[in-house]
Amino acid sequence: MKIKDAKVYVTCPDRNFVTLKVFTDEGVYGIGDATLNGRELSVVTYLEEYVIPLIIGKDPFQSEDIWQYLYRGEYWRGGAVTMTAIAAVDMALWDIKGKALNVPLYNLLGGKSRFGVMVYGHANGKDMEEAIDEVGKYVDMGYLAVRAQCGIPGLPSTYGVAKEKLFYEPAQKGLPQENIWSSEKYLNFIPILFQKLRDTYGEDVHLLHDVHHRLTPTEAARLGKNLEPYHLFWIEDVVTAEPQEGFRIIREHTTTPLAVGEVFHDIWDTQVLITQQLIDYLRMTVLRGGGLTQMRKVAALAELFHVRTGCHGATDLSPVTMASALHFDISINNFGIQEFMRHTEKTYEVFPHSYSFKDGYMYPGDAPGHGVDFNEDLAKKYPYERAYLPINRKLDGTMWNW
Ligand code: GCO
Ligand code: MG
Repeated sequence: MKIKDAKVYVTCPDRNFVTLKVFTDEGVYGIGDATLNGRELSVVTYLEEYVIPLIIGKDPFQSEDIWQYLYRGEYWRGGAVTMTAIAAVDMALWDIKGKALNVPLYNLLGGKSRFGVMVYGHANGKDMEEAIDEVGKYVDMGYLAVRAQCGIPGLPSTYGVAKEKLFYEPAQKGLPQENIWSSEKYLNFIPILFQKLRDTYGEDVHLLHDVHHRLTPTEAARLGKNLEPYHLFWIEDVVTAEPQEGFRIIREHTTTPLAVGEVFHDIWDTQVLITQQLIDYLRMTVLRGGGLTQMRKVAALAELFHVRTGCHGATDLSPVTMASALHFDISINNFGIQEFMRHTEKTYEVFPHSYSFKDGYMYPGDAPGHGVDFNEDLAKKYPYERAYLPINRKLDGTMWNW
């Protein structure tokens, strides 16, 4: 079997997605996600101009060699654009293999290690009362794990609070929106939210929270300590992972589990964190993490050091990434949890898929490959619209991490 051609599609069914379709001389095709939120067209050019000419004529079963060709074969290796493009190719190749062999992808990855994939949903509210109610709605929908985010008293807006509750979408048309941040206000408020959540919903539901890279290690240590009585499943991205050793400061002060890595691209971004056991969960997913080829190596390294996975599953990762992640999640031993942000109906129509949610778990389905298709005709109806993620400033105007 040979790769005959590949095409890139950009579509905006409620948000932008970049999709790669790889065609073979035997009629089987594979689909990969190449979406880099807020910088989508850079990956389109990278794929069309530099990657597609390199893969035509290659055997799609040789996914390891093709991965190395695109990674090592590029002198300026790594970075978000390159790794997103490599991941898209890799997803498409694994999809082709599954379809050609007529097996669901998980059966090429070692088979099922569990019956389903536990996921967490996103509850959020503009204030405490609304956030508490929203967590209850997720519990009622059957979720076993819920991430809670809340507006902070004294701040006009913050990360994670959605207008449309089921579909959080931070990227917006026009120039980037500006959020205002205060670590002091945030740190004083969040423990009270989780105390109320435990008082209201008891001990059984797993609770999670995302700090979105906004604290210093000392502040993060204080947050972790103050949240210990409410035993969260994890706190996510409490600080940026540069330097990775910064996590040691947090680690030495708190037993609240730590998750990080949705912005990592490379196994080297995880090396210190994993091998020095500075985190509990790794948030890289198949798209940012260079495809299944690299993610499997990352998971194998993590398994040796008691680190489990917690793949990023926001709406800016298309259903193709979601499906690929579910096959990965169900097959590895050191799976932790999977994030599940629902896509809108329009998105689901453009990406017909075989995965499903029931009673807190997701299932990748048994269709050959990853089980997601791409409706090109429908996609054409939704042309690309430039959108940016917000930016963040401190109360005095200093630029900060969003
Ligand atoms: C998460 C993430 C997202 C990101 C988004 C950026 O935990 O799901 O932090 O909400 O902000 O993926 O593109
Ligand atoms: Mg996050």
